[in-house]
Amino acid sequence: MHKFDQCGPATRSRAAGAFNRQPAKKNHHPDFDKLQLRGWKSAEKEGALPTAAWEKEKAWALRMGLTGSDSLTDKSIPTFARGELPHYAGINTFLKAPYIEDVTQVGAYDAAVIGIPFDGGTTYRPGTRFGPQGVRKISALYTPYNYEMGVDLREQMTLCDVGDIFTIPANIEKTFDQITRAVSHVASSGALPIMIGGDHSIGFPCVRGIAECTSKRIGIVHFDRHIDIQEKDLDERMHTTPWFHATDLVNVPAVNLVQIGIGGWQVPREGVEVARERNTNIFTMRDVEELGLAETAARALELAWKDADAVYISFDIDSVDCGFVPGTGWPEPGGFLPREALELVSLVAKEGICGLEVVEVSPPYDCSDITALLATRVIVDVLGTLVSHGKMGSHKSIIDKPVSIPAGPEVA
Ligand SMILES: [Mn+2]
Repeated sequence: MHKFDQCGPATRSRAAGAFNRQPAKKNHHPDFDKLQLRGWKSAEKEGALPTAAWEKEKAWALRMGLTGSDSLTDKSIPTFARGELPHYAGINTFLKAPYIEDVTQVGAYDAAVIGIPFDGGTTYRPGTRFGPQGVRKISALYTPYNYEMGVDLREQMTLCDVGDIFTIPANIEKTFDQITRAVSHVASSGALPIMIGGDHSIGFPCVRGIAECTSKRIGIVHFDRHIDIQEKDLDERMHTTPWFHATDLVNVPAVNLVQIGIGGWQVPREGVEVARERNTNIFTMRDVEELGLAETAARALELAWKDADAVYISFDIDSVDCGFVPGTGWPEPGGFLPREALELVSLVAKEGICGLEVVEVSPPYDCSDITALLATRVIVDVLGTLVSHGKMGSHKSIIDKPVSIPAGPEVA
């Protein structure tokens, strides 16, 4: 109970001074119970996390990188940097996850990061072909542990980086085929596909890749300032068109497409017409403000999951206010604060997902890697949410038509 309540209402009314009022006792921490704070609960939760994978990584680092110099007192430090430490060193995969050269082995992991370096669908500022490398580079800042969630990705799941898809810069349709093939391979393996774009044109072939592996119905939650659902732009399927083509797929109905954050002066009327005809679900920033984050997420989940068996998350980094994400192709003021976006994407991911894409990070326009850092954060927050809600691996049950892609012949 708060101290004021014990003193009676007079102490905080305008008439308070008229009474022979007892001065409130000034405690430094009035009724303060730190055990009730999330901050303290998180500290307690950390104590229950295992450390086995970290111990294993340190032993592996000494085996791979040789024991360190005699003058070092910390005997876990190798001569050659291996694994997570130090953060400024090493060959950057996403979150220093193991690089899987042999993609036939991807199914050994719970989730796989796939880079999609392609900006041929961009209609203004290019540069997202450098998105995967930009995100990987700044992801080196992060440990696999999150204090508030009380999760340690290294201990509680397995993550790999399969590197990049071989895109074809001058041909968007061939690139789409390559992307669908790659994503269907990863999804069929049982690993959760996590795509780093690339411009938003990749949304269609990514969803097609997952949809191909299942007879089940897929919903999409799409975070963006842009509606991205017109049929063509500049006479081609561009980054303004992914949801027209994705919702043409038989098991990806438009009524399960939920678009959050749409608004401003960059929404083409051609796209709005399609959204209206196909009956998609659109939340503007004002809707989000009025409903609040929890209610927005609850409604989005209800719509995306209605008669669906899985949900895919498409996160366009430009859904965040352009003040926070200078490194993107079509910046727009008035979007999410980073804290809102992270909270909302986690609330949506807690029911489980069949894939995640984070698109439109353009490192050549970025400042201090902040756009790439936010993209990294969206990915690790979604992974952390899946782990903490026991949903990592939940997507596997929908894969009932796995594809098989032939490898080249044996090399002597
Ligand atoms: Mn956008």
